[in-house]
Amino acid sequence: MTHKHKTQVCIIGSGPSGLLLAQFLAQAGIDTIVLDRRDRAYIEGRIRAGVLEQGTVAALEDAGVADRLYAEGLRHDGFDLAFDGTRHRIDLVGLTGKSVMVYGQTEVTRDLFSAREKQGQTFFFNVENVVPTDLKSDKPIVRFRQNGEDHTISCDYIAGCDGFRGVSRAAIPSDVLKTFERIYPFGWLGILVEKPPVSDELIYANHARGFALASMRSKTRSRYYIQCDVADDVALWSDDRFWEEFAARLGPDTAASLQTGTSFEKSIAPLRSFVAEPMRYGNLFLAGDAAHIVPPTGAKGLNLAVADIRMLSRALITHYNASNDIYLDTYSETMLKRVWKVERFSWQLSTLMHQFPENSPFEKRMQRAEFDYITSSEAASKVIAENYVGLPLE
Ligand code: FAS
Ligand code: PHB
Repeated sequence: MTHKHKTQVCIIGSGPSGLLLAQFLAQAGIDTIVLDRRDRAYIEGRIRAGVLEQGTVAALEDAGVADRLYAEGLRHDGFDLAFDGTRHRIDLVGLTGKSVMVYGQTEVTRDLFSAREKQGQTFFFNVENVVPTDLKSDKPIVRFRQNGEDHTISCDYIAGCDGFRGVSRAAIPSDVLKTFERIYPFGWLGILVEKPPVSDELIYANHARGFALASMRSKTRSRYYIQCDVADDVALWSDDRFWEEFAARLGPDTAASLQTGTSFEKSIAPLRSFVAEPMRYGNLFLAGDAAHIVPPTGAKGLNLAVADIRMLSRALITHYNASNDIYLDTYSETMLKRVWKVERFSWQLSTLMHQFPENSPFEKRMQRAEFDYITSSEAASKVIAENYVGLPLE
């Protein structure tokens, strides 16, 4: 027996992209069904992004899920770039008039999940064998299994919000899909520790031993990263070894304020730049990590996903509520213009701030020259600042 369902938009994936899309569509009275291969507890438990652009904050406010963000988030008016211990503050507000908000993706996801209970939307968790089909028809179908039973969803549109390793992108025929990728020769080893942050603002540090990032989740909880070998084993990184390496890369002046302690989360994430074109095939639309990945250096992954959802929700709402497909028809082209600009910034900042094994002494001098140029030129600092706070939506 196959359970048959019908909806207007089937959303595959309930990470930030899928949850925010479901929220915007519910507000507009558009029916959705959301599928995820995991459950809420697993999804909320993933430690990921930490910095929200003002555009993301505005989107979450429009979605009606920003109360806790405003109550608990930390507004940051700048951040530091450091090179071998020398620090230079990028004055975001002074250079752009904008700030960013430090508020973990875990919290954003929690806020979105809480909102969905009020919206009474249909969610299927722990699903398997999700297959989007009939993408070119006006009634695409999503098949899946749950608890050993077969289900089909007939819908008008499918939103592929299922992340980098999802099934949506793979449903686009290989003679149509073009992908672009840059895999970085290192990873990020990240920890969470219940200790006050070493600095009030974030510090991105390039040191001869490697990159380090001092971030936070609150005034009592720090989120720290160090560049590590992509094949590194997190089990070989004791807290003591991490603290010694992190302090060395921050430099003695900054490390003097470092409060160390026992980490309660420790993991290694690989870094890649990735773009899939097009972001639409028939009535399948890709959004978020399903369509693109950026190295976390620029704090763009979550923010770019939100920008996709802003545009995709506007497109679907205009279709249903104004019988106008202008934004559906231009979604892929419009978003890819933004995606590539964000990819450029994330790649450029990663190239500036990390030690690349293949870099010759010349490239190392180029990194230092770029840092010296940024610290001595308001124009160069402004380029960093306007990308970090988020480029305007088209
Ligand atoms: P997500 O990957 O968050 O969500 C996709 C969802 O789809 C998941 O819940 C998954 O279970 C589900 N799914 C997958 N396949 C499915 C299938 N076949 N059927 C049903 N459901 C399926 N960004 C930053 O800005 N800063 C950071 O520091 C940062 N750190 C990161 C660290 C890691 C380890 C990773 C992987 C990403 C990081 N990111 C960071 C980027 C991250 O925040 C993403 O941009 C963000 O999660 C994108 O959200 P979604 O597009 O919803 O994708
Ligand atoms: C984080 O706090 O997890 C974070 C902040 C800024 C980044 C990347 C990660 O660029």
